[in-house]
Amino acid sequence: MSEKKGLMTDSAPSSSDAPPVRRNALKVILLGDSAVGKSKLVERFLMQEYKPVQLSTYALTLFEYDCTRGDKKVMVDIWDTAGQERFDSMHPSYYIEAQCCILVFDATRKPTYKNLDKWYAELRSFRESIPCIVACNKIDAAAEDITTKTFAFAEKNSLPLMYVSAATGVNVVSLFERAIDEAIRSKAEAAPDLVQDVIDIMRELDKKPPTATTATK
Ligand SMILES: Nc1nc2c(ncn2[C@@H]2O[C@H](COP(=O)(O)OP(=O)(O)OP(=O)(O)O)[C@@H](O)[C@H]2O)c(=O)[nH]1
Ligand SMILES: [Mg+2]
Repeated sequence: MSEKKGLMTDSAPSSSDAPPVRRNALKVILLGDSAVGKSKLVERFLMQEYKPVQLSTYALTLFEYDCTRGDKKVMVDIWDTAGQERFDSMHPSYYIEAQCCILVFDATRKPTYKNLDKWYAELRSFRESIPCIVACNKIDAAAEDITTKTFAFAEKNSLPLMYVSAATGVNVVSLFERAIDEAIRSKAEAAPDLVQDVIDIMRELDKKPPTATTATK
């Protein structure tokens, strides 16, 4: 289904250095603590590979991924960045125009699960209603069969939860394919809203009495 995969830009997450957004491309972002496996998941999805050693992502990386849905070409930009230890919070440009979020925690480190609340709150402060998928990563390394556990965070926020492993590759393609489908849906739903917003603004302007532009004698 995919046509093109590749790393596009690698730059620091400041507004001036932010990678260019491809017009009409879907934007999928990854969020979560440092070392939960965000970069490894993208690597597994795009390159079908996994090398155990990884330096922490110190900068923002944007991957371009093109695929098809039916007879339509779909461009997807997948955004990956470093975790909370590096930056207190993400630069707003990370969230702008995002249509889906993959929220990752590490099945072997409880604090990364606890921090989902913080990441989710930040996501919602910028993107009120975009779809968000929770990914429980590193299930290969979890002490027990973690896939039999339910997680209150996902239930509380009515979010889908997927058990994945960047190391073995289990469920990784399904995770990203689902995120892309959700992003397509989210973008389609957002478009009519935008048109409606413009119509509402124009109606409001029509209602307002005209302001005097000529001086009276
Ligand atoms: N066992 C196991 N280890 C994993 C898995 N995914 C990632 N790792 C390891 O976890 C470490 C961190 O992975 P990264 O992908 O760099 O994590 P990150 O979330 O991108 O981290 P930052 O860039 O610092 O935000 C690496 O040593 C990976 O090899 C997995 O599914 N299973
Ligand atoms: Mg990383």
